[in-house]
Amino acid sequence: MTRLYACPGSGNCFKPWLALNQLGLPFELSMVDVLAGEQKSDWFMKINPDGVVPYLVTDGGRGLGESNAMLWYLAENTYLMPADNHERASALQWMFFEQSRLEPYISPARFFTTILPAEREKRATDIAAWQAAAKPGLARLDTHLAGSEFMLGSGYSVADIALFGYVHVTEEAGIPLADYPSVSRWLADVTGTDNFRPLADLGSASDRAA
Ligand SMILES: N[C@@H](CCC(=O)N[C@@H](CS)C(=O)NCC(=O)O)C(=O)O
Repeated sequence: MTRLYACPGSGNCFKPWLALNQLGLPFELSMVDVLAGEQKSDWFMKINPDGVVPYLVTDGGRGLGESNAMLWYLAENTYLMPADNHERASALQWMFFEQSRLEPYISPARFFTTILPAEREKRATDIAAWQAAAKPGLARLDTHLAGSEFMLGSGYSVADIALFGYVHVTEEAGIPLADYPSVSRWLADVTGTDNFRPLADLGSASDRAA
């Protein structure tokens, strides 16, 4: 059985978890307590020597790191993977964009603003720098989405899940989404896709019981 190692509240963990849910694939979920440092524990380092979540162990027992690589693996031969060669390359383009232009800034700004607010004041200068660094990427995304319902012209895909992971928690990073109307419209459209589940469900009691 496929097993996803994840922690609650993480945009990166959300991505493979949402794909597994939307595709209706059977999987087991193991929660790792990142705030307590469990991702660096002996037991977990034996599973993922990089010491981070998410981590996916396929039903053949092979491991896979990096949320967007997991998305690619899960989406293969499903409606989430575009059929056209150029569309597939465009999906990758946006997935690299997410990891280089958005996630490295939205994620830490959100972490020290919302997840660990006790550190907010001490990290105020860093938070402001991360917020400023995220804005050109969000503006680029907004321009793109002004002319396209989803990330790719062919419709909802693996690229939307990759981008949604952190973009949908942008306000928790202290960046108002009102400045990005097309991004806001797209976020609502993604939440309306088949079998969508919110981040708050990841690792919840009902999730693990499901
Ligand atoms: N680029 C990786 C990032 C993975 C990552 O940084 N995961 C965080 C949680 S979102 C983590 O495990 N942090 C704990 C640590 O770095 O020790 C991905 O997309 O999967």
